[in-house]
Amino acid sequence: MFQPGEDYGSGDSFSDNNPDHRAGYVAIVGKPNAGKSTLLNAIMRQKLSIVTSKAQTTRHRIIAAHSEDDFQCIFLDTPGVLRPVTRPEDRSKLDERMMQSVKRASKDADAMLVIIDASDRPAQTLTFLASTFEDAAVPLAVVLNKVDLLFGNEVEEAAQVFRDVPKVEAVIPVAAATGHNVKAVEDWAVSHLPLGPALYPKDTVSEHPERFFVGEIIREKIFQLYQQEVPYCTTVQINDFKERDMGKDLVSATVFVEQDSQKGILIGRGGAALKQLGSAARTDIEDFLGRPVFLDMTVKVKEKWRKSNESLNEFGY
Ligand SMILES: Nc1nc2c(ncn2[C@@H]2O[C@H](COP(=O)(O)OP(=O)(O)OP(=O)(O)O)[C@@H](O)[C@H]2O)c(=O)[nH]1
Ligand SMILES: [Mg+2]
Repeated sequence: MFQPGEDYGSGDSFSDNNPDHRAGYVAIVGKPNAGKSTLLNAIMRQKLSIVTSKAQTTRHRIIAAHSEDDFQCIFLDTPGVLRPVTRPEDRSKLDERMMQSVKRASKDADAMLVIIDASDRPAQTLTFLASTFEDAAVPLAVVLNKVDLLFGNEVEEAAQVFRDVPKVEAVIPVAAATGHNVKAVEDWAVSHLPLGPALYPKDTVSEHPERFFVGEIIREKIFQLYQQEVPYCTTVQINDFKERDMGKDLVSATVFVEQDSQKGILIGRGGAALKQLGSAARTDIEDFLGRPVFLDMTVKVKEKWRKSNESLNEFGY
């Protein structure tokens, strides 16, 4: 993992002298739960973006650089596109910020991948994403995901719906969860990058620091272990992240919820639920970091944090 710092601009790892080198940004957008983060992880061949069966798992724009000798493709995974609302009060400030991050990613990108859940009704999905297609100002491919759930000529029928959309350059059927045809997506993306030197050192995987991913892993476990509104009212702050030469690394995290009742659910009877959460999170954090950690977690209430600009800033949204 790479944190921006003194390594920036340090010479040959940028492969400046290859005139055929390509580098740029590719935004991954689509409805919630379409499989955007699963696709990113499949391309990166490592788990960077959290994945759950619940919609609206991803809340930030996740940056991941996929580099080979002759290209650097920087993917931007984004939160799911939400249905437009007529009254702004129908959307939380957190939702607004998530939608801003989708817009920013689309604006910054050299090409765009629109991920569609092939098992979702194609005509309705097309209507839902109408403005995503209309507003696209860069080359765009539709990635028809979850084709493993379709039968017979259903894939071809769904593909045809999107092939007819103006601005759609290609429709690529994939199953991101199994890796099926993911290479075709990668090839399309790389072929649409502008010529130019790498934008990050070639060994950089992401701009986010390790502690960001650690917070995301805890959030993923909360999405997996708790039901209904609880995951959506939760955010995670990493207070301390210390590498220690002697003994395990220390990760100290606070889980914020909006109400006392949610705090009770997170902790559970006699602390059992929090213990289960801690143990599931620690296992994945250790896998991610490749070293043992001591995870210290506390739960606090921050009323209406999703509606407060100040709290959203504090929590990094
Ligand atoms: N059957 C099947 N399921 C998949 C496939 N790709 C993703 N999924 C599942 O779809 C669900 C959503 O995946 P995510 O990658 O979290 O989707 P997302 O688009 O990032 O969702 P948000 O971040 O909530 O917008 C998870 O349960 C995945 O395991 C696939 O190719 N086939
Ligand atoms: Mg996601």
